Amino acid sequence: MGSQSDWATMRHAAETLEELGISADARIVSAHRTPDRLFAFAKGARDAGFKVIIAGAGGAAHLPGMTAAMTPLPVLGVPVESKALSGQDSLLSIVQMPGGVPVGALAIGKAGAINAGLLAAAILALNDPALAKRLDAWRARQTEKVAERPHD
Ligand code: RP5
Repeated sequence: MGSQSDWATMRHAAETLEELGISADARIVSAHRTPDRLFAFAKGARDAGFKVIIAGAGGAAHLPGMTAAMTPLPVLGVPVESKALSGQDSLLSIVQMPGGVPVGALAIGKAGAINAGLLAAAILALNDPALAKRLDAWRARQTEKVAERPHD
């Protein structure tokens, strides 16, 4: 994520990965405040053993796109809800990547963070049958929690 202030949102991605038994590493890597850290992380991510990167940022959210420019790994972008424009700036910054450097853009805020975790899990599950079963079970539990009728 681009800042400590993003953690309130991005912790939902981390929690989702933890629920699914996926090891993850949460880091603050700012594209504009720590560009050298971004360069080192993105360039070395594949060799370091990472499989999928979830990048959350707000405002002029160039972190996911810059990360994707420097790694062949799948990059999922979470637009963090900004104060000035409610995350619409973040969303448009992340989703409008020019053809050739893809970022999988999720919804703004908590829903996007949770879904980034689930989408990362689905990607990893393609080559991990045990994880695929855990993901199926997660989805089944979610379905079971939905009552047929509302209550007061
Ligand atoms: C972005 O600027 C971060 O991703 C964050 O969403 C936003 C504001 O950062 P702070 O000023 O709160 O550190 O780089």
